[in-house]
Amino acid sequence: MNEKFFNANFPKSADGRVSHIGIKRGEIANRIITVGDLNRAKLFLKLLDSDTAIFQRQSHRGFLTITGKYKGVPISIVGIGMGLSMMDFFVREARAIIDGTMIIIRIGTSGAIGKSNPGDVIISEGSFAVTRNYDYPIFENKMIIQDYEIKTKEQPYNMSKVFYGDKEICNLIRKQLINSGIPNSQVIQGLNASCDSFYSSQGRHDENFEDYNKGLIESIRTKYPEEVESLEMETFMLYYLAKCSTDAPYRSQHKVSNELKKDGDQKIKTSNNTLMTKKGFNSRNSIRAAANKIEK
Ligand code: R1P
Repeated sequence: MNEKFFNANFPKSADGRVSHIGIKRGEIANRIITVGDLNRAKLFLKLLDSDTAIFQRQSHRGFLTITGKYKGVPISIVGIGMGLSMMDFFVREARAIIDGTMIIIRIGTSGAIGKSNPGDVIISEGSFAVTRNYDYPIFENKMIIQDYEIKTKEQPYNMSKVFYGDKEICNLIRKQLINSGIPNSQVIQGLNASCDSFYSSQGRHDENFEDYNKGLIESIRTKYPEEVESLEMETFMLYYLAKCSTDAPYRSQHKVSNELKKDGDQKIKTSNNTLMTKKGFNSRNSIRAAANKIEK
């Protein structure tokens, strides 16, 4: 498929398809379950309402989007593969083609370094990034490395501060898990570390590379004592972008309306605090809201 994409800043095709996840407005719901493994996405497909048409599309970059309904509520399952950048592609491009609040829940596997046992369910209340410090001297002799660490205080891995998921949704997930029959003792809540490698920054030993990660797991536990439960590769980016999100569509709507005030344009305020001008709608959301209440 040699579809052409326009706008180097945020590439979209002529019919509004975003470049990497390969879908357009209307093909993805506001409620999203995201997974890494595409076969896991297909497992969720089987749970969707059978009386509703299901949209499915896999992009040329390996993102799989499945949209249907669950108990009558529109929902999407998006398989994104692995890593922080794949989560970044997914969240940003989905945000660009969805109106209103998005609720995203990631369901994936992870390494466990806390009190959980294999098979337990870990709910990541917060997540921090563990990334390789690419300035760290490789293969230098011990003296140089010691000198570097004393001078710069830098270590072979950087660990970010913690960004938190939506508390209400985390508690709701816990409640649902317990109600589904999973013993309370097997639902663990704690912090998650999202790492920029499955190997080096998760403390795995690889004889073919110098990774300086012998004490890494201990240093993770030292930084966040008693709280770190899981190691994986995506959750941090999801929580981080939720924190960075600017509500641009809503803000631009109000910005536009402020500009309109200067033009003396007649404003029509709708019940959802959304503005449209006598010339038409200044934002996609207003179409729905405009049906509710109009005052001059
Ligand atoms: C590594 O094996 C992969 O598994 C975990 C990690 O985050 C990484 O993506 O997630 P998934 O089970 O969602 O793939």
